[in-house]
Amino acid sequence: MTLERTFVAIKPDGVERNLTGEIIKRFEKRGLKVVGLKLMVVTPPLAEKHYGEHKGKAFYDGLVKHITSGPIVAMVLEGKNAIAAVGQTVGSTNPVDATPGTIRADLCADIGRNVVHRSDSPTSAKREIDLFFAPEELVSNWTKAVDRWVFE
Ligand code: 3AN
Repeated sequence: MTLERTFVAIKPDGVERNLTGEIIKRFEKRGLKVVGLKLMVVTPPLAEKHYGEHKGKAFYDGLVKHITSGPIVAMVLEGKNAIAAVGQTVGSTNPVDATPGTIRADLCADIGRNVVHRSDSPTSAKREIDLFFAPEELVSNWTKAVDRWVFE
């Protein structure tokens, strides 16, 4: 089975609103495996690297200001088709367009406070995992007993 890894960050609004457990629970219950997890503060240089593709857009300054405004919870999730599964569980960028049942539809209401970031492609997943985690911070070659009940 080919496993994918993807990056998720619970942004400062999610951490401040005590949604950390609720958000991790949704990924865990789906069967995705948490292989990296930490509470951290994003520095302005890291934020600028992370959001480089949005530089020049009207919302860029607010984005960098917000992600650096308090602690985030960064994580790496692993599973079959993890990037698509996480994207579906997170929901559309604008919470008012997100499908009920997704994190963004259920837990937030404004695009500038959409509680989580997630990688949107294999290329950005690799880039973002490398940006936020050192290799030794990730647990590799870990088979959970439940894995075979989640993925065929
Ligand atoms: P996603 O987080 O769904 O991958 P991106 O990467 O396109 O979305 O955008 C990064 C972040 O920028 C979003 N999570 C959102 O907070 C913010 N953002 C994106 N588009 C807008 C917009 N039109 N107005 C305000 N903020 C935006």
